[in-house]
Amino acid sequence: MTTTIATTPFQDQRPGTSGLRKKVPVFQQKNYVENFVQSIFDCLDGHEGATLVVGGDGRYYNREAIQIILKMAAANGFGRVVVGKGGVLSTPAVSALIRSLKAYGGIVLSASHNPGGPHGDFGVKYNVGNGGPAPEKVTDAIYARSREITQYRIVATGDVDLDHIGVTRIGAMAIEIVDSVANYQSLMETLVDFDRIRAAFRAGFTMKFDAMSAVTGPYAHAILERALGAAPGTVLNGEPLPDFGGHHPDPNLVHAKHLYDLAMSAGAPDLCAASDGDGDRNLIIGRNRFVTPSDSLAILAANAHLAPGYRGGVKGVARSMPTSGAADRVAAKMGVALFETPTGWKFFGNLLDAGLVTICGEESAGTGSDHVREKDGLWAVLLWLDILAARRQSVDHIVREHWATYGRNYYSRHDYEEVESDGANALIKRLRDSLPTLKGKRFGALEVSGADDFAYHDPVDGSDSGQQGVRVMFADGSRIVYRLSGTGTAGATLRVYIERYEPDTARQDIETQSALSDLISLAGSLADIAHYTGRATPSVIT
Ligand code: VG1
Ligand code: CO
Repeated sequence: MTTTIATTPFQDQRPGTSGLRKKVPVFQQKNYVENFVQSIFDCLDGHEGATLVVGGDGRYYNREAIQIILKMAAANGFGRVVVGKGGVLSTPAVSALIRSLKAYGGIVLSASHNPGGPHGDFGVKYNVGNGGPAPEKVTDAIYARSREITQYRIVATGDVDLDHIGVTRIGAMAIEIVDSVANYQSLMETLVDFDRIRAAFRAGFTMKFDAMSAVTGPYAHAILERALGAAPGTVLNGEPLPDFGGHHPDPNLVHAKHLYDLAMSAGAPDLCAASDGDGDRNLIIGRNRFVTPSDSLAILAANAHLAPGYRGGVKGVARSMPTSGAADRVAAKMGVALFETPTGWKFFGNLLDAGLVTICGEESAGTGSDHVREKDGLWAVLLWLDILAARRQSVDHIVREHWATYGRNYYSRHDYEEVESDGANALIKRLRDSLPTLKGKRFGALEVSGADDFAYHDPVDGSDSGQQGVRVMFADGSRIVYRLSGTGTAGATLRVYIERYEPDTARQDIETQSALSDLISLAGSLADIAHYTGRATPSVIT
């Protein structure tokens, strides 16, 4: 029986870079999930009888949120909800399911790489019918609605069994519990050459894939070990845990340091890889060679044609603004367009839908293609595997050859996490105010050739997004970018992105932080980071 329940709005339900993310206790407040979900549904049109896909990364509160969503979807007229078994679906698997079922949309429950557990983070994100995160005009409308909502609709009924594959109902609405992996796996089989990768494993290729006790465990077991024949034990931490074993499921050099150490050790596997909480990020480290995400994007774009799914070539490449320019050089050489978008996958959707780009990526360990509308961690690993199998060369060889051909973009991101919001905002404001005076200034050998606050004009729908990050560009092609994170749940996180281009092959194997040292110290003084954040050093360097 559908009931309408009176509620009062929360003022803090503004979706960030990737959905609404808050601490679990915030989501546990009475009506908090209900208000946000009703705000989503209130912004939809023509969803009566339609299909919704729902799944999450299995973190703490996943099941509770799904029960609420199911009962509310029934009360709001959906005809069918498709849910991953146990409520678990990786973010790219949700995207794939929405697309293959031609569903109306989907809801992803995740706070990605942020820690989980009762005091960790939780998140809710709405995806539209193309399988990708709702664009800004939709998230803005949801936020506006959340600030004036007065009631929500829900069916008063018992909890739904999420753990058995099959169909149940709430009133007229069907609930289909599906295998979390099958649809995603069959999509992967169309993109990379499973036989070739299988042959490589048979011939002795070795790898470790760390699922970080997060969502990709079941996917990696099924695809890498069972379908592709990688040795049992290839997948580490393959069981999804509600608190990710107490770790940050963030596949970077800090939180996956053990994997880096393994890759640098004697007897390292040929490939070490990992993905994040919700399975959309990836980490790639070859024996003795860490691949920065920006380089990985460029290398995948340059080699994608080797894999069956991309045999026809790459139509165009897109990267987020702070991502290094390595992919630009590949696009230029291939004679295809390169698009520079604001941070966040939602900006790639239109370009992919319009057929303008095939491969997209971000410096934050996200790469993807037009097969879904999210970044896709395991896909990136599989494409790397297929390229390695096709080229029969090591990761290190492929990376060095890439640099020799295109030059190397030295790149690093420095994060100042959970600093005080007021200071962080003041830092950005002062930088913005100083923009007009920066051009032409010299700092040692570095001359500022331009400075702005990045603004994006979407070439497909004509929408504009301003204030997407302060860029300071130098005459030699180097760059410093400053922006505040839109995914954090406590205080503010300042991200500083530093890049320098090196065409000289003899100077392409310098340790990254040393190669960037002049720019790093300039980044600090230009923005007076220590003063505004109270921090002498970044908390995370990637
Ligand atoms: C971060 C990354 C961004 C990514 C976003 C979501 O956003 O910088 O590139 O798209 O996380 O990724 P921000 O606003 O904190 O810089 V995930 O894997 O957290 O869904
Ligand atoms: Co993620």
